[in-house]
Amino acid sequence: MFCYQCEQTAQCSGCTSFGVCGKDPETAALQDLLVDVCKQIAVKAQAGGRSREADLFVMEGLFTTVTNVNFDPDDIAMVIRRGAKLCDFEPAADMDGLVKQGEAVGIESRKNTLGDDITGLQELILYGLKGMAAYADHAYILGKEDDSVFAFFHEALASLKQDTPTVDALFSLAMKVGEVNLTVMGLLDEANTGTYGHPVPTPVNINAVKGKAILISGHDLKDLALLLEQTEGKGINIYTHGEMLPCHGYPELKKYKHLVGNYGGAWQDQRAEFEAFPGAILMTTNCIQKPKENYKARIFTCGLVQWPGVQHIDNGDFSPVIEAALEAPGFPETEPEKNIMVGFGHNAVMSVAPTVIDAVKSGALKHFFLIGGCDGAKSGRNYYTDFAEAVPDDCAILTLACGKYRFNKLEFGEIGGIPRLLDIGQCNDAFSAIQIAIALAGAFDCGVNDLPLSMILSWYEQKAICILLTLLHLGIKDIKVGPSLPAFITPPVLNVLVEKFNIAPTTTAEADLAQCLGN
Ligand code: FS2
Ligand code: SF4
Repeated sequence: MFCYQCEQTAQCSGCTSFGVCGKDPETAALQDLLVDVCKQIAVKAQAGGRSREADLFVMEGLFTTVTNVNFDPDDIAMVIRRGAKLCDFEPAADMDGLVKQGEAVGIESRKNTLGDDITGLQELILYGLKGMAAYADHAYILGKEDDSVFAFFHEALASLKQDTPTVDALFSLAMKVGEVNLTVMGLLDEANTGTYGHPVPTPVNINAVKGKAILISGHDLKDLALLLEQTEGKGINIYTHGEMLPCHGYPELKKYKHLVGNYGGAWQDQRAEFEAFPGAILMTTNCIQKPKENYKARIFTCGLVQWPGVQHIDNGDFSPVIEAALEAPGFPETEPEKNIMVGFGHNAVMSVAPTVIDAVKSGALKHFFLIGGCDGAKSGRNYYTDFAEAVPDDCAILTLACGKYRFNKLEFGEIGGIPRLLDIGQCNDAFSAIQIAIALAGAFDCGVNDLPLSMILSWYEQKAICILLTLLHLGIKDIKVGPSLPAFITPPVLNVLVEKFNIAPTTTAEADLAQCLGN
């Protein structure tokens, strides 16, 4: 196997014998084959064979291969067979044969013929498309879609099949992924806020409440809404985990009294946290890790997430989760309440815009830091805690995605009544951060690059890649990215990014902070 699509890839170069994430070589080969089937469907769509089925298959197929989503080889093999019917691919009859077919279209086969730079650029585009597919799927589930987005998936994937790609053409295509992803993120924002209302500032209890409990993780708001409906009046408390935390801010979700709080931290701490959680657990999207035996019977997956041997719910009926929660002991005592704040989406921040603008003009608020992105297990990620702690008292921090768990339980206080730490939401809400930046630039009559705003991003998986491409498409410069740079970005490609966008790897919190404030 060869996979370098996420930040924790082995030796910062590629997982070759087994995925650091837990992906085995068989699953890795099948994921490569599934991506190739998506490309073949796209080629056919470009030649006039596009269909509704092909559109949806490509979107879901790509999301299936995002890091920490689907680890089940049997399920992926089934998906491949379904996809083969939408193109001219002839799948092997058995698993061994499928794995061989996957190995033949993997990254290494292309590296040998196209070289590292071209292959890396192709993968940059592919990973951007995978992240975008995840966002498009979330929007689609809530009834929002755009034909031009589906058309672009086919256009871009088909280009990745070309025999003689050039660096310039691939670079332009990467920027186009960023542009289309902005549309997708806008759709998702409309889908979430249109269905559940605009998030409002909301305190969230991070301590336990006595009673039976279900923990829900991932990003899918509809799954949470269904779970809340189905558990209402059953004496079960619902807790959010990881990227579900911002859901407490949505009026149509927070109205449920049994949505009592948030439990634990970011995804990479789940194995210890799920083991200790005295109830059932529901994983709605990435990021799942290999479940320990002692909670395997009370963890469930839904949507595109799968783990071999873990019960999967594909019909929206969460009765098995409810039964498992009722069988588990639940929390024995209510702990003293301790709150953190969420709910600072673009609508909420815009509603206090005059106060923010006055604070900037009077000098009370000197600089904004967007410290956002995914979290991960690798060392070096304490950089983000150090950075947030070192941000001077007259500066505000905007945050989003699961990287916030590195500092969201610290006390930051307020500036003129506005919290210094503003949680914008999930990685899925990066659109909100962009809207806030654009609105601030409008208020100060300048460009986003001229704002007293620095972006310090942490990346882990492919959604971070499409967000980064969107920021570059918008011409945003001086972004700092860490904790390490993607292995698929080769030195020549990095040079282009540095030249055009002054993108920089994170160094030390102290030096980077000084540089941001000096600028
Ligand atoms: Fe975090 Fe994981 Fe949000 Fe990423 S929960 S790293 O896939 O999607 O952010
Ligand atoms: Fe390795 Fe990341 Fe690929 Fe998993 S997704 S195999 S950790 S590079």
